[in-house]
Amino acid sequence: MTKSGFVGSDSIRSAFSAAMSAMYRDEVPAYGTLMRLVARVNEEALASDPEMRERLAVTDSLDRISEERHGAIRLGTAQELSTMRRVFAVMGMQPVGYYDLSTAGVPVHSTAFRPVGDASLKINPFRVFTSLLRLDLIKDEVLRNEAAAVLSRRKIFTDGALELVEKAERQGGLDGQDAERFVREVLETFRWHDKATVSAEIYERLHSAHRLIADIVSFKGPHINHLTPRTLNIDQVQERMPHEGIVPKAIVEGPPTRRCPILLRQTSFKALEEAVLFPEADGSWRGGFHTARFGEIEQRGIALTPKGRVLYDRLLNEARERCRPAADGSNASEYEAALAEVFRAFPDDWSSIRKHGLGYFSYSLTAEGQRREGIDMDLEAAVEAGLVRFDPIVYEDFLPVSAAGIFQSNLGDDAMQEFIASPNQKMFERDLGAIVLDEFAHYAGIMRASIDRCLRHVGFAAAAAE
Ligand code: OOG
Ligand code: NI
Repeated sequence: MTKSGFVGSDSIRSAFSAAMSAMYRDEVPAYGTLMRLVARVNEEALASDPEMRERLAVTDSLDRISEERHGAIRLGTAQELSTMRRVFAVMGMQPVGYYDLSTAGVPVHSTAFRPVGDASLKINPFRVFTSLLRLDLIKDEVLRNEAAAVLSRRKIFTDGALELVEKAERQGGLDGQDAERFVREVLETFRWHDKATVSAEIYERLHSAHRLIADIVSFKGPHINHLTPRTLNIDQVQERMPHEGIVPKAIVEGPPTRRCPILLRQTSFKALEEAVLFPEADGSWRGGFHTARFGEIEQRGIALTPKGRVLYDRLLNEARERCRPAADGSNASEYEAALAEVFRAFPDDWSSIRKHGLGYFSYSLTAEGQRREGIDMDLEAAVEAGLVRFDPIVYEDFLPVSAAGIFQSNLGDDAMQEFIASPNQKMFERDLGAIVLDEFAHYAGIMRASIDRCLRHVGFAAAAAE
């Protein structure tokens, strides 16, 4: 509770994330199975790797691991996107980054809503990958207009949710009772609806333009399509998923297995085929199927600097040039071998990653550093002398190539389609009604603040190296 009697936005986000998880567990039982498997693997990973446990404890992020997850939704209109931004703002979530998926044959562009402050991230880093349909990429004009008309008629937020967003904006927050109601009302937007809003015939036409278009346009709201727990050992989970009756996609997206994890590794299991009903002209319902919701897990590593990111992108491209992963998984081991081989060029110990300026680190005083006062050393010397330690800052964002791979694996092999690559961040930001934050500036800020804290505490004379 803040001074004003309002509930903090971090608490609202935590409550919402928990409510969403409970709803998804009810709706998609395999999610519950995956959560249990991830919890077991995480416990084992912590028990077998004391160094990792200590790092997580020092950076204050041990407790958040089991609470941590991201979800994804796909929106249809600019109006929906800008209102969603206001809804997430009440929960302390800002749009970070711009992801153009058109290059990968997916007619959307996206951002991730997430908390940005170090303290908020530690409390609950819940994120939502949020995509907006690009109607401008639908070639068939009749279909494009029809889709736009259907979308313009729907209301994805309850009146209660809208009223509470306005109230929060007006007052600068929500009291306990309103916050509880807000969570309940907003959850409705993310709920699955098995009754389509379009006829089976329109659904089919949307579907043949692109499966994703059918998913976005044909339903009452942007059902949450996956909820992803964070694991400390994705290879273990991937290996053990089949024993739990879950079949993962053939390859893990992102960097290869490493001693020092970088960025983000993800894997998913195929979308469920779900029974849905389509309205008929005579008021009756016709049965059919729709695939939208799937499962995913991820392992997060260190956030890379622009220099590190350039190296990552170059190596990933090189691996994909040597061996392009086939949608049916037939060359998975060949791809993994190429990836591992190419990534030997990326240093794999924290010290080298830091020395080469490839990753962002958080600096803190060791026990010895805290005992000593008035030391006249620069940061590097203090690190050398064991007075200051450095720990990797976790990457909180997403990767466009991985996201495309996740989208694709759930669309099926036949869904590869050509769109002309046309990133349009300006258009996205206009529709969003805000500028997306630059992730690199954000990580650099967290690193800088940790260095300043060290310098203040011990009174090092020299300024720290970047
Ligand atoms: C989003 C896919 C992207 C990720 O983790 O990269 C994503 C979607 O399918 O809507 O969630
Ligand atoms: Ni995801």
